[in-house]
Amino acid sequence: MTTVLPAAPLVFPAGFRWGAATAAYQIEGAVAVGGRAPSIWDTFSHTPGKVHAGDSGDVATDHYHRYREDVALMSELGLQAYRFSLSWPRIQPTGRGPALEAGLDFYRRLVDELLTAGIEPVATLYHWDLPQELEDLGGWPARETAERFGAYAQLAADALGDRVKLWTTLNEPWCSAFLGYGSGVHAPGRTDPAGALRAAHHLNLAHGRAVSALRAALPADARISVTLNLHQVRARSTDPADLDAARRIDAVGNRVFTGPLLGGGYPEDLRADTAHLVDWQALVRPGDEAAIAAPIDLLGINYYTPTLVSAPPEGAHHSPRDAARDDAHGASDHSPWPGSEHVLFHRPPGEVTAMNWAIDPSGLYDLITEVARANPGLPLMITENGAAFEDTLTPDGEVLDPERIAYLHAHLTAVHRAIAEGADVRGYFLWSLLDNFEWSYGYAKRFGAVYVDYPTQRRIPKASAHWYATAARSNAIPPAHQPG
Ligand code: PNW
Repeated sequence: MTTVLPAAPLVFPAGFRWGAATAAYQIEGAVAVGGRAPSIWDTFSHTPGKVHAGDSGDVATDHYHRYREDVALMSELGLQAYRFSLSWPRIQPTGRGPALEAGLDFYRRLVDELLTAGIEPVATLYHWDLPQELEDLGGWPARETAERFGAYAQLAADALGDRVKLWTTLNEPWCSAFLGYGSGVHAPGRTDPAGALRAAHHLNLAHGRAVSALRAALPADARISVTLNLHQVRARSTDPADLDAARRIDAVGNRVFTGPLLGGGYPEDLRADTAHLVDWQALVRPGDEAAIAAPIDLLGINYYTPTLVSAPPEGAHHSPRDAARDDAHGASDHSPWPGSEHVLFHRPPGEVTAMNWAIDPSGLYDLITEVARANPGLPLMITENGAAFEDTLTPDGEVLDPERIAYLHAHLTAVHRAIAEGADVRGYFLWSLLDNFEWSYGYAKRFGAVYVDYPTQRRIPKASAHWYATAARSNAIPPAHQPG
């Protein structure tokens, strides 16, 4: 017989890391400081019609100048780790040649500030800001970009390897490849299904090159990871056609990366689904899959919402555009799913965030559980999870965001359950530390635990930030409704 006990506090394993994440172009600003050259996101955001309200990262949250204040904020929030990205064009403006010391110095100062505060730096080499000059030479659809990335990784490791112990090569290569070169809602805004697949392979290869460069340059205690936005794909019914739609989206959404990155190579069904677009034999050269499979120490997972799909009704004609897809990827007439353009996307049931993304923590639980089962011995880290809501300042100058607290509570509970059942999850990074430049949505969507009043750049921790601080300090999930 079991006794019913009052709900035990959900305590995490000792050493579990509580962090927050950001990305260079979304927060730094200072785009023309210290010799930095434009990235594809500078070009894209300054192209009329590409970003909501004509917003750009020119100033963003001015983190380049306010990083000390922002690290102090992290301390106040009890964060134990901070995930940020290095701006490639700040370090290597053209994507080639020697490193700019001014750029490296910014990251040295930032990392030193973090270490002084006792916050572990987690550096991502690439969060979407490709040097424009490399795009002009072909961008990610060109193989040469992968080789350039390996050289850039080497420069970064040489300069920061003495103080950064945890490295991530790429953030969400799916977005870089399929939103950047497929649907075109992200920079560089190209709409070329074959180019998107080529980009995916060259991002994988870039990862492999970077892992080798990092391994050679970093001390033995450094750890190397990659972060994927794995799609928790669900079929709308058990109809074989719907299940096949889910298989296709899993292939071009997940397995195109996890296959080669985790040593299994490109899946046969993916190659078959896309054979009319790319010649895989020519694209993937001998040795590529082995290079991409260079062992990693940790896999980063970003999760926001599940993906619900079905096959189109028999005989129907469909454009790749539909409501649910517009919600998830920004408006585009082009598909980010090369070879599976006919699959229909549906908004899963339930409440939504300001992004119109369904709130479903079971997706995070299922995702962790599946990845953990498929990859025994590979530690996982939730490198992004969070939500945008319509945050406003009260007359007292506070931001009350109970919806975000509920979102975090539910998703952390899902992580806790997966760990309790055996998944090896080492940490959780809230997206995002600050409200910031939300890509094609500009400043209209606020993901921060800390509110940013853009005209004054004042930082105001939201109620969720205080709630998260309690979680971080106690290594446990506080109740969603705190008394008081
Ligand atoms: C991630 N999708 O972006 C990024 O890593 C962050 O920079 C971003 O701010 C955050 O999530 C919130 O959007 C994504 O369409 C953008 O599937 C789009 C998609 C997924 C992730």
